[in-house]
Amino acid sequence: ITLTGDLRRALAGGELELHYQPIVSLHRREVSALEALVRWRHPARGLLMPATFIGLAEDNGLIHELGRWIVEEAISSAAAWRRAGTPVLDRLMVGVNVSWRQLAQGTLIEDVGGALADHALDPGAFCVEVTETALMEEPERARTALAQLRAMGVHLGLDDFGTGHSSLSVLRDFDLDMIKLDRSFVAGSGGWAIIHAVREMASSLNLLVVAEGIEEPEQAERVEAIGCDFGQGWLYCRPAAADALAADVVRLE
Ligand code: G
Ligand code: G
Ligand code: MN
Ligand code: NA
Repeated sequence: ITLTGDLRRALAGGELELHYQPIVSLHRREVSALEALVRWRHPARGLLMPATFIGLAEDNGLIHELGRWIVEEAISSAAAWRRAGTPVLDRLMVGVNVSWRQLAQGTLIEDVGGALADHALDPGAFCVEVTETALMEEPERARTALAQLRAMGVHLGLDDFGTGHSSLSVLRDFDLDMIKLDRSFVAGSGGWAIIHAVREMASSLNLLVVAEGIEEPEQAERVEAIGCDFGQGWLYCRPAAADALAADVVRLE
């Protein structure tokens, strides 16, 4: 039995879920955004993490359908929180991760534009996260796709920054709003000097910096002292399903 047939069924049958992890403003000490992370509640195998099925979906082309579902779900949720006036959630930016295949092929731009219009969500309340590696797969197509998203007013983040092969040319060639420093810099010893240097560079390029993988209070203090704008990690909150999220973010405020 393969997961491929299962994934097709999962898409049709409502087995996919978005969990959300808060991104915290270090200056304002409040939650500013949420990163959506997809999970698959498999009837036999339990809750599957994206590492087990995103690569598969990229290989068999289901990534486009999966990506469309993720965009629609994130945008409709954000719009619903705003309409309902759900405390805290109603003012947060919501970001999704996209695969290089979504940037290079498929209907990402139409999917995002359509969902924003259908749910009347302010495009500035939506963010697309891409990895450096994704941008290097098909740089010209990626550049076009990101320019179209930006023209809509969608925010753009560079994910896992510092782990790809081309950090600096990406910063030069792509017009981004924020960089998300890979969690290995926060976790490893010797990462502080790099975080400091990235912070300096980001300031001159007008980019916001998110430090990922904050697990300890000392790490939060350190990245705040360095001047990172946002922190994200288990210290603040684990990724949580939408229904558990409201309590988590209210507790964080
Ligand atoms: O969620 P963790 O919770 O395990 O995520 C692991 C990896 O899967 C991360 O690198 C993340 O970028 C990727 N990922 C999570 N959610 C999505 C998604 O909705 N779409 C894509 N393309 N990748 C995702
Ligand atoms: O998109 P990206 O590759 O950045 O996905 C974030 C991944 O990091 C997800 O798998 C998420 O569950 C995980 N994550 C979030 N916060 C922490 C943390 O504080 N520590 C660790 N080890 N992983 C984290
Ligand atoms: Mn991410
Ligand atoms: Na990341």
